[in-house]
Amino acid sequence: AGMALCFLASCAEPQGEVKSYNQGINIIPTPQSLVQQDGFFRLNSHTAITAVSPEAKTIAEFFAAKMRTSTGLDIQVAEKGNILLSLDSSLDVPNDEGYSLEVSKDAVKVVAKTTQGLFYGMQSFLQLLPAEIESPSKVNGIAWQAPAVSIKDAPRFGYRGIMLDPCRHFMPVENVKKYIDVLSLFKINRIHWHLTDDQGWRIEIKKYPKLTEIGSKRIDGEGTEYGGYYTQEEIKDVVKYAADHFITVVPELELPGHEMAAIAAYPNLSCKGEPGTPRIIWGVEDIVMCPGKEDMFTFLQDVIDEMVPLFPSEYFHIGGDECPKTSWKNCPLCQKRIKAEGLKADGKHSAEEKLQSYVIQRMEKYLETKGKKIIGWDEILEGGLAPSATVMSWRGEEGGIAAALMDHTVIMTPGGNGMYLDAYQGDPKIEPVTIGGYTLLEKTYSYNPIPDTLAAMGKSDYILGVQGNTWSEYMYDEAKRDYMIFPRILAVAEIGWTNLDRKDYKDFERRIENAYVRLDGHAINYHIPLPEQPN
Ligand code: TNX
Repeated sequence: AGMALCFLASCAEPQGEVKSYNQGINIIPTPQSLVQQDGFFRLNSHTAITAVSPEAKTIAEFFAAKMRTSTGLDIQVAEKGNILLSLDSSLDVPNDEGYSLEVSKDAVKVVAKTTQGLFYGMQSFLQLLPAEIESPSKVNGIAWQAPAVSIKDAPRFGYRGIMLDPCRHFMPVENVKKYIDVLSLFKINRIHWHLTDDQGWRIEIKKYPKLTEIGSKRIDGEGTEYGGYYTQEEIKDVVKYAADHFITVVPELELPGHEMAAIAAYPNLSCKGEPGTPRIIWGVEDIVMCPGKEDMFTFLQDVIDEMVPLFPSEYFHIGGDECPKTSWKNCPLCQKRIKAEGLKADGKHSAEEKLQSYVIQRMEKYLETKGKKIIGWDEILEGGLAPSATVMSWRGEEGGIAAALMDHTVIMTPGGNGMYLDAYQGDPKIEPVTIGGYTLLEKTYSYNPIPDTLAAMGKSDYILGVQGNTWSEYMYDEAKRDYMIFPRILAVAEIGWTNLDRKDYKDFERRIENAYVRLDGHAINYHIPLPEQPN
């Protein structure tokens, strides 16, 4: 009674039931500060989003469309709405990704320094609404309400990433986009795209067509051809789609090892120039590129010339991991290069390790001329670190610590500390096969990317952030990939965003129940951790 005369959002009563997973505050990653107030903001047919700052228009449209889809309410962008998005460069948050979110009975106000901050503020608002807000079609019987809160939030780290490996098993563009949709809900802001490896070359390079004609295909165990690659147009499309979700795509051109697919296409790239095929089993290939040949550098530079315009990222990943040095030891041209460049073995490193470092430093210089900074796996420390390189620490934290002590920036992704999402996430006897390792959700969640030693020495700022790696040897398809990535990537998201004193695993376990329903909205085949698992 009286409802027909009531035009205020606050007048509307909840129209449906509140499910158990929609009770409490469920935001992942947990905001840095949150105070809950009495009452709820309710969505109804009068709800509208206003871009107070004109730059907020796209964000407003994005979220209006999303809310229309699942609620069925006609939520539009309008001049006098009750969800207000505004930019304020003087907002008191520690960095550009921060935001403030005020939800009251009558209005929602998001303020940020950047549109990225507004995007995150709105993602937090959506996570205050029932999880069904992520549904791809209209859901009936839901009380579309968000608790009144006051949030001030900003990430702990600027780099919050996932590495995707489409080389071992190809990942279609639509799958990458699905991950962009979902990862951006949880404020992940980097995708490290591992585009080349022994088992497959996945990016079209116009100057070297055989890279995809030959290098993108291999014969699988059943004797059938397996392959796939991205055209440059597809890459551009993905990079743009990611940018629209405030995710930067960092490309990786792996070198000088893990490059059998390229060598199969252009055998002259290896020391002996022997014919071969992209590698058909997992593990590390002994045949690697030949830095004794100037042709190798020409090739890599040509590839970089075509890759750089596709990726606006300030960083370019040059790989550098697991490059066996035997072929260089036996290669006259490599030995000649070692002599000519005065690369002598010392107590710590062999001449061949110095040669690898020479390769990385040349690539660093070349990429510098293109305005790019390099990232490399922690092996790039061996034989001397390139002057401005960022180290991606994967074989534990030691590489990262060593680099930070030399005043180099670092991204932490140590396998042993739970950042390898290709590891078993439960009892290997009942879990589907993976490459190995054992990483329960709680282990991933518990990781702190700033080692105590660095904190004690005042070097914490060299840690740019954290990344979960999803090597895809045993991620045959989208379903298996989903299963391995989720929910552990949500733990990585919280590590990357939330300050230590705000983290709480028990509460994360509660919030994740709500997140599962959001993941359902995106048809993610997530793993559900069992209550009891062996250690
Ligand atoms: C090591 S991590 C690799 C990858 C494999 C992975 C399997 C790294 C830099 N190199 O080539 O896929 O182990 O976990």
